[in-house]
Amino acid sequence: MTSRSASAAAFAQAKRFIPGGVNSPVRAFRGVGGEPFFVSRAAGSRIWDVDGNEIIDYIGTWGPAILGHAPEPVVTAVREAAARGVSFGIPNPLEVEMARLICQWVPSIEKVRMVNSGTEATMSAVRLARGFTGRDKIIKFEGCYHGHVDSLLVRAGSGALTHGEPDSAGIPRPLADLTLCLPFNDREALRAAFQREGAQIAAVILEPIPANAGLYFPEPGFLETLRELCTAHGTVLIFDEVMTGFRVARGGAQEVYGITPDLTTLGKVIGGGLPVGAFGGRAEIMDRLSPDGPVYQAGTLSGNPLAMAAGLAQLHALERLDGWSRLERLGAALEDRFRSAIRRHGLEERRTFHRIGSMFCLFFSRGPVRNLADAAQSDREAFARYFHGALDRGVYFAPSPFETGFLSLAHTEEDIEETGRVIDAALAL
Ligand code: KE4
Repeated sequence: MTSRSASAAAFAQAKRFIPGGVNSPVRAFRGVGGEPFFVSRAAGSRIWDVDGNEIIDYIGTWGPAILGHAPEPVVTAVREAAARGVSFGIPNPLEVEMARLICQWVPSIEKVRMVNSGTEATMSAVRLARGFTGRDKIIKFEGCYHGHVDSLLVRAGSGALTHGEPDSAGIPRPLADLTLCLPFNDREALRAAFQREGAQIAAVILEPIPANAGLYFPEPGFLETLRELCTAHGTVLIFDEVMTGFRVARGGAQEVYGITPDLTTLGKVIGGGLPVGAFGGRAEIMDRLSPDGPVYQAGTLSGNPLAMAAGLAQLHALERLDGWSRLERLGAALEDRFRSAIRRHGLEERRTFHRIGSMFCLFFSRGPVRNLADAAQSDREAFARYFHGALDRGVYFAPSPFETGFLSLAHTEEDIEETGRVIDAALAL
């Protein structure tokens, strides 16, 4: 049995000073039971906890560590940037280099503004869409998570789902009532909502590939219908690519599906592990932002040189290494291990594996999984046994059935081999 006494002591201390002992709810293991471990260091595909246990990491700090942990290009860039000053609050060339790269890699983005988290990005994008259209209502989809924005914590995914409080306390009912929440992949519900109140809808925001209720995919025609309806009604279409941006393809999910949103939100990968978010899109909309336009949005540390240096180093390395091809190869190898273990244990009717590139998820239910209602069928107890079984054998998967796993360029074929053996053992529990 893996010893985690030092983590237990650290958690006891943490709970004295930090709500729930964590700075973000999903870290608390409430979705799987038990107590979280504390990490002491990480490098490549591995993390070491404070008890010295070495673990293969398939979370990668929830997406940012696409090169693996402590990648040399990022660490060097951060060290060199820090020596020149950690933050200025004054425009600096790195912000322009980052903005130019984002606009070049994501053609739908004509102008972009940096912020400090995915939440700030989606919050700002929704306010901008409301300011641009002069409308108040927005549409989101059940199970999609866009950060802890008041208007978007309505039947959200991720930690909000895991903790069974999709409609968070503290959100004024009149504000929540301005958010229409529809089932993902339900084109009829979408058409009916637009038919009923299309002229009042400022924006539709979605994860084009939902990954916060487990990982599932838009069905053929869904994104196309969404694009048509938004265009017809003058509604701003916002793709929340905080998770998929620069991961599922260089141009994100919008490149994979060939759909052009009006605004896109980004985060995670673009910060190389430092606090960064961004939102951008049509110049006609972005130019409504202060100081040119009437929609106010600001941030002390937005575009700070350390985060820009880290993000640029990561993105340039990703392109230099043609990371997306290698991530696809690694993902296919991992998928093969999952599927052969599912077959070996005769679980084809009770497990559903989804993957796109380096993002993957194992649902503990039969397929198809097309939306939150399907994902919610997951056998949580069986998932918890699998999660802890894997962790006790040195592999860290997401501590919730409503999250997605991530591979990095630091994962090796040997890691995948070792993980395959662990999956086989954990699925038998
Ligand atoms: P942050 O504010 O956590 O940087 O980003 C919010 C966000 C926005 N949009 C999408 C699609 C996201 O996945 C996220 C954050 N993802 C979660 C993982 N499911 C972050 C982990 C956490 O909450 O601790």
